Amino acid sequence: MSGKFSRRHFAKLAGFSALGMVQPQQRAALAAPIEHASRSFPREFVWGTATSAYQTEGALDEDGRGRSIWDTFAHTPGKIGDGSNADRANDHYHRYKEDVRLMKELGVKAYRFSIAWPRVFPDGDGAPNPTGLDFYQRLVDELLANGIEPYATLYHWDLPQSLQDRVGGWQSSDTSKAFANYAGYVAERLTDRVRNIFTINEAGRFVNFGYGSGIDAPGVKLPLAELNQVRHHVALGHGLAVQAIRARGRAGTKAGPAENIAACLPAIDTPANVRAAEIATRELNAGFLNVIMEGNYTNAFLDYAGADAPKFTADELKVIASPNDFVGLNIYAPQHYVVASEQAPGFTVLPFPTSFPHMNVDWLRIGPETLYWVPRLAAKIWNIDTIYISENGTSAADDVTADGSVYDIDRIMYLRNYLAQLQRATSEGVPVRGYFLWSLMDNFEWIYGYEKRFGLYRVDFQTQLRTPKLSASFYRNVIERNAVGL
Ligand code: PNW
Repeated sequence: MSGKFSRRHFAKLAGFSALGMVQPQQRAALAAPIEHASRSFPREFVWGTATSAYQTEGALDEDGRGRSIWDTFAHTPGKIGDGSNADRANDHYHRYKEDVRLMKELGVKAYRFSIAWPRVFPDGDGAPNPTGLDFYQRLVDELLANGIEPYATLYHWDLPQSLQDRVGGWQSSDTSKAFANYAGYVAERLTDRVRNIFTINEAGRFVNFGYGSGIDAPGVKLPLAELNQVRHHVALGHGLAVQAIRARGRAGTKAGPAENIAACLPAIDTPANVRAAEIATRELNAGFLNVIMEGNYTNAFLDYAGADAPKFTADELKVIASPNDFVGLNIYAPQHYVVASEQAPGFTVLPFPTSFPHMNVDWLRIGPETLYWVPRLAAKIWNIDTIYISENGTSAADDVTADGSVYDIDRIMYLRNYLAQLQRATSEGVPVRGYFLWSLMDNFEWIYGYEKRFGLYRVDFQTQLRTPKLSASFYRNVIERNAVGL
């Protein structure tokens, strides 16, 4: 098909002019949808996109930024698949205005970005670096000037290297305390304009992969007891940060985690299997999300861990369970299909057949109903009234055709089906208030480097040129109609 489509043809398909602007006639056409209440999302639904600091900013040594564990890790030979690092990444630090324009073209109402802790506290604790925080002041101002609501994440894995060196990072509760101090400092300075703060992104991933298997930064491999202690310190850091935001931020600031919940689904929809998925969701999230929501490690978790269980005090559990205003769930793929079991604790996890379909990264299995079941079960189990899908999206090959376009109909397939299931959830009253598509643009995909692309905009990392993929047009259409499907 390459060569068949001219740039203009693509622009028409994609709903963008050659300059990347929406044509007025097209807007009018899109604005007159066939009304299908059954396909619509709630009126105030927050449509957003997401990125993170280390994956996009670059500007490594600028304005007093300290080093993070990911700087060190990416510069260690053999750790990143394509041998790259994020020293420059998307150069978002300098191009943020252009990137806000990209969001505006999509019509998103919100942007989830992360703040680099080592920009604000170069050593993690000690003296702050106000110049580093200024970048986020500028970013927030630019977003608000464009009618885009900022949602800030405080920790998206870029731990100050100094804390790792001095106290072993999250192996010490000193890091939990330093994190809370950083959270309070940011809250004092940004919450006049930033009303929503995610504390920690994907504890589930960075604890297991950073301190367990050593695949991610800081590349440490701890035995189970110490790994559980790391997880406990992260939960404590979350709770302390929520308290610091309440104490030092503007009244009414909303805070919560952004967790890659272990996604448990019924293999077949029967009441008994749904109940089993509920039990599984609690137990398989016992080490982080469940303790945050309930203030206790489950008996099954403690029994199973035995001597490897984390050491904790009742006071710490109270801090960990500080009430959240919302829960952010990062949901990409089904993780555990379960059926009911007679035996305690009441569920059996089925093995994945080797033929189970996935996108072009092996962990990203395709299970659109994950976006239905997981928020539904979470809301019920923990009595949550505000859920954000803080991340969802997919990597794709994103082959560029001869005319320079990316017809990423595989990403569109993924998004269409996942969003249809999310709509099913909201239409049944599951309290999902917003959705942040990962990602606005291709960026540094951790251990995969630049080989895996998740963006709605293609980024040429040589020239820093951003080009909308066909999926950008798809998402713009969803947002404009507040619906998926005709
Ligand atoms: C998340 N898994 O990472 C992160 O929050 C993002 O920074 C990242 O770019 C995005 O998802 C896409 O990968 C994950 O193996 C990494 O299941 C791996 C997994 C899940 C999430």
